Amino acid sequence: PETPADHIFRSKLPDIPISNHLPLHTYCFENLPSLSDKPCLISGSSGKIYSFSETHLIAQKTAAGLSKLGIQKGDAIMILLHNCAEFVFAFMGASMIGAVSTTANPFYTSKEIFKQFKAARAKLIITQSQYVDKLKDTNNNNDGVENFPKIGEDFKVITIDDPPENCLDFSVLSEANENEIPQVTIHPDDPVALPFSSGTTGLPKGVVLTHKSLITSVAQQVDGENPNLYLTHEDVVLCVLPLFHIYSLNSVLLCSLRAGAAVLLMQKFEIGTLLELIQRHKVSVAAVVPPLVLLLAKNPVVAQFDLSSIRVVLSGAAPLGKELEEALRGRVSQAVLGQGYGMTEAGPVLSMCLGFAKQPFLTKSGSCGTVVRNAELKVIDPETGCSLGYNQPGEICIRGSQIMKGYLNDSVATAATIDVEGWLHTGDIGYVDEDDEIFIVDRVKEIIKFKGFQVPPAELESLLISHPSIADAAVVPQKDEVAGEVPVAFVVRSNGFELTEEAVKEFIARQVVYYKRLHKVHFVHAIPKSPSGKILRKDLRAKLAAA
Ligand code: AYL
Repeated sequence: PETPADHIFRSKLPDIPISNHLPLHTYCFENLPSLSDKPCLISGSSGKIYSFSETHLIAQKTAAGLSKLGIQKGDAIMILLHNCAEFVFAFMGASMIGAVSTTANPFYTSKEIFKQFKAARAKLIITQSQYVDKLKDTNNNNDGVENFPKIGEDFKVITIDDPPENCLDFSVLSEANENEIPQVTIHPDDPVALPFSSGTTGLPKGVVLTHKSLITSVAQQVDGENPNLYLTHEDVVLCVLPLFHIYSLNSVLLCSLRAGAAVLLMQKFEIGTLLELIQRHKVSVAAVVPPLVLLLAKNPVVAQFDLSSIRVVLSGAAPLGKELEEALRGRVSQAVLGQGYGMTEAGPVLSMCLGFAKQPFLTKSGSCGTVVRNAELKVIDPETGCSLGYNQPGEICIRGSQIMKGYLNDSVATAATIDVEGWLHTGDIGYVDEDDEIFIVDRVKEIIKFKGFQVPPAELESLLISHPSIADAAVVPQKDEVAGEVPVAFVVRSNGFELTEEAVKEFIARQVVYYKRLHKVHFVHAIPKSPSGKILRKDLRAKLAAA
């Protein structure tokens, strides 16, 4: 029931019927009979290929194995893995028994993993043996901070390589009997994925994505007579971006499974290996982030490889400059270059380049695409909330079945993000031009994006003020040529305390994953705040820009 004055933007593609009453795994493997022997997963490191039927079977076995270990419908498991086939088996297997996967970066510190593990109430963690030490109460530094319970007793740990003491081998899952999957009834509104995101403000929160939300999002991209992102059985889709982030999980893995395209899994990024694999496996679709575009456009080694198989390059997760897009065009002139614009909470895709459609549209460089089909987008004046027309920048809002159900156990944060009319407020500032193309121009939310990764300022601020010599602190983004943005801190020292920039940087570096490290610390006498106590981030950002 929108106000009559609302100006709503829609896709140029017609709405389609979407099978979002199904469970996610049923939807993703719906075309299995016609795909059975086709390659589904290709391991970049070993060259091993899993066909669609093998992938489906191992996922079923994994489902039975999870259930045997006591995982039930509604339970959460944590997938703490780099890209690998086991990631896919675990995620799809969990879906099959109505369990929820919370995915996390294996490079996270013990503390970061524990926070997510605890908030998600995960019962089991799937990882690699080298990360098991992070899941132990060894860093008991008596700081009063709660830590992991005992492995094997209070939660289970499964490793995809040789299991350390008290851990189990992945084969307990992948070699279970697929006929022992419990009968579960899955409702479209049941959760299936629980990525963490800080959204427009505060600390990372669990984003509840349901079977219905993810199916809707995938269908908006790859379903219909004229799909927005046209993928075929012949395509080989590059999966170098981490599957623990929703961009790769959704637009690479789930979309490829649904469309019958092969996924080339790369465990870790290395430019030479990447180029070699693209050439060897004739990658046709590459999902990338702007820093990767920069490498592909500028690194001289690229010229030594044959990239002529690439027909689509999709960039997302952070702004891609026009100049950079043009520079990449010189390297892959045969390919369509375009962007997707997403936000974890939005399911995640809000818009996608229509140049990727089966019957493509002409699109402009610098645009983030057009709003996906079966969804509504509006642009509102951040002050008045009134909806704006073409070419007027404002906050982008999205509505549709793809958006999150809400934040896990946080109705206050949910209500602050999804309004009573069902609009999700992104905190991004952009406009829609006369050809229905979306351009993002700014951000009004706190989040800092380092190479597309989220750096939540509130997280770093709370760590900073826990330091005995720090009285107050604020963290804001600073523009960076390579990473896009880097976090920098403004710190107020407690009276009479000596504290160096190096000490502050080191204090943070010990507690966070590499991309959240502070690049600069400015000591100040006070943090500028509004009368209500909110940090005036704009003022601090302006200070940086002026320096
Ligand atoms: P999160 N241009 C500019 N900013 C972007 C873009 C883009 N193309 N894409 C994402 N962002 C920013 O939750 C924006 O501020 O999800 C947005 O609110 O880690 C924020 O990043 C969300 O960050 C796709 C394509 C998923 C992209 C994504 C993005 C998921 C990032 C699927 O096909």
